[in-house]
Amino acid sequence: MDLSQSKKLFQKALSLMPGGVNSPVRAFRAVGGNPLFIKKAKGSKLYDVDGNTYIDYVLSWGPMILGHAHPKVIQAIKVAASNGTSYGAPTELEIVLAQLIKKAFPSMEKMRMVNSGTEATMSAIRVARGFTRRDKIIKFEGCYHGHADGLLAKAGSGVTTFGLPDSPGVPEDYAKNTITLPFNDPKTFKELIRKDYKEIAAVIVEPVVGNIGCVLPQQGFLETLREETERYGIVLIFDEVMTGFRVSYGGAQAYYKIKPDMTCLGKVIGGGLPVGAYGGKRDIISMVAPEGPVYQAGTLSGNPIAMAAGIATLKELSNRETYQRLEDTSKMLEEGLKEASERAKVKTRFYRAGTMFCTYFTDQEVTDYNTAKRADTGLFARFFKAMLSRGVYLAPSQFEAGFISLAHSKTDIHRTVSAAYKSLLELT
Ligand code: KE4
Repeated sequence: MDLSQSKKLFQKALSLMPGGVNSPVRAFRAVGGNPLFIKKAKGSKLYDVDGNTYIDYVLSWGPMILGHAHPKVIQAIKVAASNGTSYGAPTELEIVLAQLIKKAFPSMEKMRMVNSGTEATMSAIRVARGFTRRDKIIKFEGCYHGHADGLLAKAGSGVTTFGLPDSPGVPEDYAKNTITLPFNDPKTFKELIRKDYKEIAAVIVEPVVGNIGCVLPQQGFLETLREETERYGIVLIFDEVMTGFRVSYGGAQAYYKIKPDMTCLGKVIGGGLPVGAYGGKRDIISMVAPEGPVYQAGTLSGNPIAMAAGIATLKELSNRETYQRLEDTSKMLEEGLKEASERAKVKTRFYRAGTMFCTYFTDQEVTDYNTAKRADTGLFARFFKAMLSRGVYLAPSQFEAGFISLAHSKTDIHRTVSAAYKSLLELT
């Protein structure tokens, strides 16, 4: 496989950007080799600058649930762009997207658009602190909520991928207000809450942890978070930046039937353009300026082109059979990959929630950060490269979720499963 153009471009990029990338997980550091430079994408396929084609399971780390360059999304972007790119003033598009989000997430009684998932979670926490007048927050090991200072404690995603203890540059003063607990451990959670509830403003959680692969909540865990936070007037924030519109149209909160006080969204709601959103109970969100005293702002928040892409995406997703089609494709991939592992006699554990999934190279159940970290990252790296050489583009880290789109065909799944079997055989 010729990768010479990517290699050349990567050398140039390295002289201009740290690690040659604009986001660490793209650098292939965890799997070795050089990142591919992408020329274009269409449907379920990526095309690199050397003319190689790949079936894409990264989908821009989640947003491209319709598949790349969906005609309706591209058309919406073209129309919006022809009217100008940004006004710094309200538009009807923001109302339309907010209505679509609220219909899917009724717990988001009011919301604010921002430009990324990080901005959404950072802002939601500030509002929760303003609302409760308390300082501490609880997050869970392995959960990644973006790179805001107070949230980089024992985070997932690149922080786990690169085994960074916690990021330098975050003052002890910030970190001390962040309590990190084990995911799927209701007992520890209850003990901590009952001891410190007077100081705790919010609990923030990925209801399905996509930033250490794909870790599902065990029966009763999310319910415990909801009951205990309700009891002590603590704001429960569901970070659904990844699970939103992926685990189901109404996200994990609809799937697991838990109503958080606030929700953070990103990725899918921008259709590939920079959009995040945070929202929730009216009395909490009314704390946000200019209605309330908690300040949060953004030059390009609610950008008309980004809104148009998000609207086109959510409208397409709201079609009736959409989620049955996504479930059928996802199930087909799950069954195929599990069967390939059995036939190749390679021990793996596969987990899926809707259209997000992860294959762990371990023979142990994965229920939290510590059990996820037992996975054999060396074996994963070899599997990743073997799949890439067979035209299948997985997330370049054992600790990232894979994603499926409406554009993934039965042929794509068959080719992926066949490539997986051959790649797994190479490992034994
Ligand atoms: P952004 O700031 O990257 O838009 O969103 C941060 C974020 C917040 N919450 C959750 C649950 C997330 O998964 C993310 C971002 N996810 C990573 C991938 N695991 C984005 C990829 C990257 O960092 O390049």
